[in-house]
Amino acid sequence: MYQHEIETLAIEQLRKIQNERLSALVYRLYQDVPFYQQLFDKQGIQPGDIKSVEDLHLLPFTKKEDLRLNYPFGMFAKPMQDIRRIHASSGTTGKPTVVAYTQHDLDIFDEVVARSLACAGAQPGMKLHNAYGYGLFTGGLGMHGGATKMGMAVIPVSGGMTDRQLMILQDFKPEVICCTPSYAQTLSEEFAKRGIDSRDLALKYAILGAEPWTEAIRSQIESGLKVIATNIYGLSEIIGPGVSQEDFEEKGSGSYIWEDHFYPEVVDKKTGEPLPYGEEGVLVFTTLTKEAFPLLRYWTNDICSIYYDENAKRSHIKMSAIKGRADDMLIIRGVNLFHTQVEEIIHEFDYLSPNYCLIVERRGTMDTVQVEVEVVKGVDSNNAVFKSNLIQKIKNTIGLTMEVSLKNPGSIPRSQGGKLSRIVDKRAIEY
Ligand code: DLL
Repeated sequence: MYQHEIETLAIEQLRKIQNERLSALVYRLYQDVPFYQQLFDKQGIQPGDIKSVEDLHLLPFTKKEDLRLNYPFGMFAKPMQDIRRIHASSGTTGKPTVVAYTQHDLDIFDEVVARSLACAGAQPGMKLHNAYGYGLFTGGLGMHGGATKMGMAVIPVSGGMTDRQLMILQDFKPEVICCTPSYAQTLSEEFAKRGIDSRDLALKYAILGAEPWTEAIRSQIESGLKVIATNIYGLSEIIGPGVSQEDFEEKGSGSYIWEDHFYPEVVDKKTGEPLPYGEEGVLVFTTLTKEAFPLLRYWTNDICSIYYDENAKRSHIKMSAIKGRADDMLIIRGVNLFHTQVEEIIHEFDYLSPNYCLIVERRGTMDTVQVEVEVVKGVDSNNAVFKSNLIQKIKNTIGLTMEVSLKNPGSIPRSQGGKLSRIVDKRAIEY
């Protein structure tokens, strides 16, 4: 463990730290950020009313729209002379979300990423092939800082230029790689295509995130690259990568949220009411330690559940894998659908590969979903039984009849390094 004491702290002690940090934060926000001062005044709340994390429900959520209205620097809680870095994440529409860090914030960023790397299996002295994009995106520089801090040799490859990535993986022999899961799929396939055996690489661990992924993709990447693949989660508004991380020996049981820095809640998507542990809803975060860009009850729009795992190595709360973003949820003929649900079903058929895409169209008054999915090498994509098996399974599990089109290997677009979208919603284009 990178910070054994804090990572295994008893819950009551964690709560005490969280409460102290939160109380101090609300006073600072009231004083330094006009948005929060107005929000408190409007609600008739004094900073002194928020004494513990249990009082958070008194406050409304901070949403992306609030950041947009205060674009670009209106939410900063520190003057520009204290800011050392600015990142931005581009949304689907309009201006990007702008976030800032003081030196203290960058130190915290390094700390939580270093913790995450160790949790994923990485050790000082190993080399990290960092294929997250460098630039305004927090992935590249975020992982870079944490890896440097924990004593790794960072290879700052950034995204794209797959040929060069393959060469570096073979020649520099990094033990750890971090990139999006869809790009890890691309790399694994390229090695196979070129007849390069992954056993000739030195890779041991892959740290994958920035987009939703499932066990289906984990199996493909682990067998393709001969690695242990774990999930890293984060968002620019809260810090970047390293808000939560899955342990390499506890795969599949969820990711630890570093709750001494980020306090999580899961709330009902419609009512905003906090939900009990284990129930699925929208993930909401309060940053407890950040200086330049602190947020109270930030509505991430990501859907998951949070819960304590009694059998885990660490005491911090865990979150399930993200099912999707609330705004990515498709509603098809009244049924709520995330693309990851289809991905899980595809995984059950060994003749299908997790390279797929969902095409949504409106025909007349009916919304239709077409699943395009590649068969694995050596399987006939015209096999009618294979096709109808998938249609049936989707119908029985999700309750929707979808059209299925089996494709030959390599025919569905691959990730070039950035975030990959698995949904083509033609309705959005037609309206
Ligand atoms: O994606 C930070 C990051 C970089 C995380 C590298 C992990 C690795 P943004 O560009 O602000 O920041 O996008 C944040 O990406 O709200 C989720 O919807 C999604 N996301 C991030 N990690 C995961 C994950 C970075 N492990 C948005 N699983 C978040 C599912 C993820 N979705």
